[in-house]
Amino acid sequence: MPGPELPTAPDAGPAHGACTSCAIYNSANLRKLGVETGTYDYVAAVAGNPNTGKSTVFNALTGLRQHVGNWPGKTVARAEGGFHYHGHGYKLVDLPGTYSLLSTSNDEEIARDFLLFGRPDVTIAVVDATRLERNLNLVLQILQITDRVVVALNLMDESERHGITIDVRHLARELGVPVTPMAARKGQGVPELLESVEQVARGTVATRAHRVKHRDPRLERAVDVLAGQLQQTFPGLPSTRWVALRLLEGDPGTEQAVRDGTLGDLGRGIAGPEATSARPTGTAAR
Ligand SMILES: Nc1nc2c(ncn2[C@@H]2O[C@H](COP(=O)(O)OP(=O)(O)OP(=O)(O)O)[C@@H](O)[C@H]2O)c(=O)[nH]1
Ligand SMILES: [Mg+2]
Repeated sequence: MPGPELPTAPDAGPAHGACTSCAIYNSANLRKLGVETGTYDYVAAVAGNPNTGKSTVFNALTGLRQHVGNWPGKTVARAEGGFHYHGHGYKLVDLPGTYSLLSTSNDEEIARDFLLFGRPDVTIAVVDATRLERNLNLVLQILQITDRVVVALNLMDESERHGITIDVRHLARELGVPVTPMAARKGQGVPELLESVEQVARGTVATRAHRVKHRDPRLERAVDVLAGQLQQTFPGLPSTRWVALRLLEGDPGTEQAVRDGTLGDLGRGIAGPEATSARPTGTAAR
């Protein structure tokens, strides 16, 4: 690993909203996840279901400025690279393809931990426009963790070929984040994606992530109560409602993180040494 360079953003950035154009990424946690932020201004992640064109989008943005390694302690490949846009440097990390963030596999754990612990300034959620319904499942989970999201509606050429019409503006309104139609293999939509990435990273566009409401009011109440208790016990903990849901589901990794206190490190921006294995919550591997 190259020697540590001083990042231009603080280790634990200000809370989202305090300074809209400031980076929020957590370089200390990212380093533990094996990602050096160097002199980049912002950190961006590429997430999405398998085979949706994530790497194609990643390549279109980074070109040759990339390298491939493994996630620490895992045999899962990781591509990271960088690009500059309007005078700012962006570190880009290609996350493993997943259908959910429920940590039932190495890939899901890596993606989830990166979003929760690394706190990227923007997450590009790549979706397959020909399989929108299935793909939105992951997008809704990402939106529960962060509202700094741009949806890259990829494979638009394929969806057009199949006669599928998508009301992109309506979708963006419903999701509460920008949606950019793309055909990444042909380079279509890349300039628009860059623009949206910049706007979300710098906070110049207001995002209001769609948060899934659960039909059963008893569940909503339980989530509210538990989220309040989590906030009290672990001040500054982000995504408390998401964590509360995981606890109600009986997710062993999250339970362990509460028991051993590593969950609190999220709020302080210093994930424990377990994070070096990209498994800060101690969940069993697949
Ligand atoms: N027609 C069409 N094909 C695309 C587009 N984007 C990517 N592809 C193709 O889709 C296939 C998968 O692309 P990848 O970029 O490898 O997808 P990925 O999401 O990184 O896949 P995994 O890493 O395996 O999850 C490749 O054959 C790409 O050339 C697009 O916009 N249109
Ligand atoms: Mg890929």
